[in-house]
Amino acid sequence: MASLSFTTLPSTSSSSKNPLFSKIFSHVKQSQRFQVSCNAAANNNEKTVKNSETPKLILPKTENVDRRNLLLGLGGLYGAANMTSIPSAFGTPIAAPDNISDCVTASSNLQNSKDAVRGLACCPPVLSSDKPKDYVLPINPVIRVRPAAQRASEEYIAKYKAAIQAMKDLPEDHPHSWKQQAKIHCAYCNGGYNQEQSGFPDIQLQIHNTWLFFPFHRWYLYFYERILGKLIKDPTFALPYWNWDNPTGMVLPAMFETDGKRNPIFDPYRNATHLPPTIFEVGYNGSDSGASCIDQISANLSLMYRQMITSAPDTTTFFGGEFVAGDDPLNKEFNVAGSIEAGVHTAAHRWVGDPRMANNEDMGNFYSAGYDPLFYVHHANVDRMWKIWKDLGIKGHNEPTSDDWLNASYVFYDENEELVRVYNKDCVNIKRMGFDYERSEIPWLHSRPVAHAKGANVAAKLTGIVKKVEDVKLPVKLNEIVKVLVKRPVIADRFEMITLP
Ligand SMILES: [Cu+2]
Repeated sequence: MASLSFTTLPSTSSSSKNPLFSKIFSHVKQSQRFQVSCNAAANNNEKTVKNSETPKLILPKTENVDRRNLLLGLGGLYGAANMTSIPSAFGTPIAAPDNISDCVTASSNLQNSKDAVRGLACCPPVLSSDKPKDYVLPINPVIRVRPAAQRASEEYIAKYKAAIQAMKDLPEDHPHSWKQQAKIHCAYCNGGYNQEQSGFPDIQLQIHNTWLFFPFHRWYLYFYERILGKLIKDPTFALPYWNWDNPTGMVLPAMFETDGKRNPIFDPYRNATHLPPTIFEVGYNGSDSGASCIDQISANLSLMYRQMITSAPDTTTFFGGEFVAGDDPLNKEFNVAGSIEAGVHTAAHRWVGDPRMANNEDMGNFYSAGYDPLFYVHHANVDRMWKIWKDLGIKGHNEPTSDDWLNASYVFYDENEELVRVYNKDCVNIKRMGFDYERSEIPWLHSRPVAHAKGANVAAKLTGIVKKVEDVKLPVKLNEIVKVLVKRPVIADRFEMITLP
């Protein structure tokens, strides 16, 4: 069995002498401290690794894919666009209903609802008829530091597993139970709620493919983490994050694999061909790239750079399209995902989801994703991307500032089983919320794809005998140098905003 090992080397290491390193990081600045090795590349029996002389740039597939197919099951939603939607000029922030008892069985975003093994009854338990209270952030909270999953200690992993087990041990109808927590995602993403709170009871609420994506998931994880901490009586407990943007984290974190014992964070509904040492594909679109370990890492880093920098220069490209009360998620006009949501976020969902399942359960579908503990760990890194994007300090890297975004709100049960309403404006500062991320190197910052300068037309610069491809007579005698101009394949240079048809 091939093994895949990653090594962190000091900046003074002899990386240039190591052919593997120089292959991976030929495009990376010498000053970069972080490096990896793909031992698996030496093993010819390893299916996912092929011999390769030069790293190839793997095309960013996800970005050219029809959004309907990104998460299996989306197609059903968009079959009949509802053209009765109200223009967003009304400008009222989206708000989840006060009356959670108005929640209905999930009906959207599923092609194979009859085979939905996790069930579509996603509404939360109603504990009282009281309206949700506006949530007040704790003052001077203890900072919970979310560790990178691949570096988590044995002690931490045991604690995390104990917390998930405690969640699974709760009665199913308890708002903190594993199932109820999973159902939150289903209710908010598969048509459980409507916009009655904002005056549009006939229009669904949806938090994907809009600027609500980042803040909704930040709040979702916030309470999930606090609930886990409370269950194990550890007020400092923090979720791990799946560090897929760093080569050391580009495989499914080992703690999630089956260990022969009862592992509460193992999920049987995962793609069995994507377990370690298979490298995660940031551009995964449903079929494996077949790239070598080295090439895949290189492609992943370039894509991360693209999704975080090149394709996300401003608020809309990063956060996604505006979505306010009256906007109908069934209307393609209001479905514009930001670069990370449409890119690595969706790729990881699809890469982990089980292709044997009718709806790619668990991770490959909105309605079931929350049943896999990996969902929250994946989303912790998605959330970390928000923080990194902001912290880069690049002009244009700002959260939305309009009232429609700041005052958009959702309803959750907090760790004390209180129904609370939370607002986007209160989730902008994570330190204020009481959590942070353990630092991890960000090698993609040095992985800017090399672009050809305009005017650097090879044909114009080449001298000597250059033939057009149609003028070349095969077979060519190899007693002279033959230069041939070939047509360059079309490569999208920038991330295209993906809109639903
Ligand atoms: Cu997600």
